[in-house]
Amino acid sequence: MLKLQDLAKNQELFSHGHRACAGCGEALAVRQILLAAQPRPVVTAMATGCLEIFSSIYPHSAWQVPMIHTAFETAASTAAGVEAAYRFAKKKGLISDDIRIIAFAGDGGTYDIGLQALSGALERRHRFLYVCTNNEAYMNTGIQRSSATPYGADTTTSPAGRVLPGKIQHRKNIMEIVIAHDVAYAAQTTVFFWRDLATKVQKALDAPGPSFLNVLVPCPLGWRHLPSETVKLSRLAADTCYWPLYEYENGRYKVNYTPTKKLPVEEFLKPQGRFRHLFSGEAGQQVIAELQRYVDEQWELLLRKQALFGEESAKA
Ligand SMILES: Cc1ncc(C[n+]2csc(CCOP(=O)(O)OP(=O)(O)O)c2C)c(N)n1
Ligand code: SF4
Repeated sequence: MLKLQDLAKNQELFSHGHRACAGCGEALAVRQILLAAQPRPVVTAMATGCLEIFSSIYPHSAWQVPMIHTAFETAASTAAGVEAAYRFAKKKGLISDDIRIIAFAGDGGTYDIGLQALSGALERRHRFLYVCTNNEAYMNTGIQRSSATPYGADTTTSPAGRVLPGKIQHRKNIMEIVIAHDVAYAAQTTVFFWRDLATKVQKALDAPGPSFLNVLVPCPLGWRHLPSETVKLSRLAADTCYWPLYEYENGRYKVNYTPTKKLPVEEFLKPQGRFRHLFSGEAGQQVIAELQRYVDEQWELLLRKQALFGEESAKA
């Protein structure tokens, strides 16, 4: 089992001095990922988004590993190109190191505009890890809704008011889209659960083919919560089953965390300004009830998938 003291001995490959907002879950995730990746040497590609803007303002860089900044929609195709070149160089004996390739993109760059590049790279079976740093909106350009934004959230393009109760669609199930590509490994996690996250990074990097991590990263600016509550919200997301921690490996589903007491989704919503409008009136209560119904349904569905296609079912 991974120990914090072992991770702490590793080099900080995502260094201090970047310009993320205080309490940014995205910065936390990338730091944890690069700590967990060691000792494997990594090459990274990163789409435009908050991460790129706060970590690589010319002439500065927080990246202590090779990093390629790529267009908003092309994190996966850039990483795929690097992987193809690496495979060729290795075959020709030009490189002997056992390098891993990681692509980073936000939910806008993953669920929406980069989906085609992601699908192509997964289908061609490039061996790389794709990480979606998921803060559930286009934060870098001013909090527009994405297809990862949850039902009822107030964003600048799904503004809560007399006309709308916030976003009127549920989020897209990107995990199932990725899994449908028959990937080597796919998992969902979030920054509070550092051991879960780090273990998944290592599994994903050592998987024999394409792998995917969907990491929930609370964003104080867009979620409108206190910077000091980022980690607490990350935990509440899992404790309410709003964000189940699970993995898909060799065709099997495994739930990695079952809360001892499943909390109502309200506990996750309450500290966030993007859901504040839901707590003043009957209409808001209905939105919360619908979100709760969706969370419960998705959780039950996941448990059924685990029962049908999990380790237990394999033993039967
Ligand atoms: C093709 C293209 N369309 C739009 C933009 C403008 N743009 C830059 S960052 C961004 C939003 C990024 O959102 P996300 O990927 O979710 O990352 P976040 O900033 O939330 O981490 C957009 C729309 C762009 N750079 N390229
Ligand atoms: S807007 Fe959100 S994701 Fe972007 S740097 Fe600030 S906290 Fe991080």
